[in-house]
Amino acid sequence: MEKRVILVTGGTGLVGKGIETALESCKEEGEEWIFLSSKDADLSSESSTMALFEKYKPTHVIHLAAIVGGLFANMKANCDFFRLNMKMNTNILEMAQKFNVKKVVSCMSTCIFPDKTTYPIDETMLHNGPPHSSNYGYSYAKRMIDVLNRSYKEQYNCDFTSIIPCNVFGPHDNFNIQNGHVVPGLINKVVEAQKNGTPFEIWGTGSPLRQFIYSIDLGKLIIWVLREYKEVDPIILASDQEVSIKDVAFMIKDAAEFQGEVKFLTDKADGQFKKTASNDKLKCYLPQFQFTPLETAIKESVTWYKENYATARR
Ligand code: NAP
Ligand code: GFB
Repeated sequence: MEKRVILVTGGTGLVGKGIETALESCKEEGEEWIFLSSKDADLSSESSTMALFEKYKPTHVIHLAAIVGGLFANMKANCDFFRLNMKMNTNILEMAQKFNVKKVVSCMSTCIFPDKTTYPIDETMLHNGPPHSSNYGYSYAKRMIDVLNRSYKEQYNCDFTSIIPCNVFGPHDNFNIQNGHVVPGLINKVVEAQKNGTPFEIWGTGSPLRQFIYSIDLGKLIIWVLREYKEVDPIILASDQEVSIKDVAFMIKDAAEFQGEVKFLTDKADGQFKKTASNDKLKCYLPQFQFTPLETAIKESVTWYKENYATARR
């Protein structure tokens, strides 16, 4: 196989680290993987992005870099989520076309689908209505990746595609309580409750439903998409299981062996009630793929956080 130079933008984050871990068991000859952080280039700047492509001359790009956050981060910054992610996405795809990159895999999310929809959601429903009001900035910026991919294929014959993961969690996550996602936020909170003998506080009613994918499972699937998936159309990468926020909070409580009081702060927003996505398309391609059981993945994530408490992102 010809030598491949694979640039992973946002490579130092949760999903990027998941790919790096997954790679340990499936490295291929002739592949050079380069995992980038914002220190390598500010991808919201066109000139920095061009300099990055001039430096590495990638043959393939996995584009993960983004302004990312949970429900509460999105609710207070829809403008920044839209404009900064739009800049990064347009810069990456423009340079990929200019530098003749053979394939780009960009990352969307199941939270960007229409808020008013039938279930389960599938890949064909992406543009069938406005997203949930809590994260419209992020959602529209992400949807434009699909519009750009199709237009670059039509006009420049570029092989740009995208993946649509459900909620992701795992080692190297952003455990910041205000801006992070629910699983890392609750892991942070249960460990603090354990240390201080205070209640374990779960925000909202706990009734919304979510699908979760372990970052290492997602890493394996992204490597497969890069190497084997040939469509421009997006593919949903979601686990089979849908659980309530309350269910996942109690899995985290059990994984941390927390015995103290649990409190639901119901004055906090619940966000989208559900965003049930179908993984039928993935199952057609990879019928044998095994997702890590949720409890196992949560236990590993809690253990990782406790063992890396001093350096974990918060
Ligand atoms: P993350 O842990 O916050 O990592 C974000 C990455 O993007 C970091 O490496 C960060 O670099 C980089 N980045 C941010 N701003 C940048 C800039 N201006 N220039 C260059 N790099 C920049 O996020 P993640 O959870 O891994 O998300 C990765 C991708 O998955 C994103 O596209 C996200 O939308 C998507 N996704 C995530 C979830 C989820 O639940 N986490 C679900 C669905 C989809 P620094 O470390 O230097 O800041
Ligand atoms: O992961 P999360 O913040 O984002 O989950 P979404 C929010 C849900 O978890 C809400 C509840 O129902 C919250 O009330 N929750 C309970 C908590 N405790 C906590 C906590 O300590 N922290 C957080 N963050 N939530 C996001 C989108 O939606 O999904 C983003 O807004 C992104 O754009 C992400 O795509 C994957 O799942 O609601």
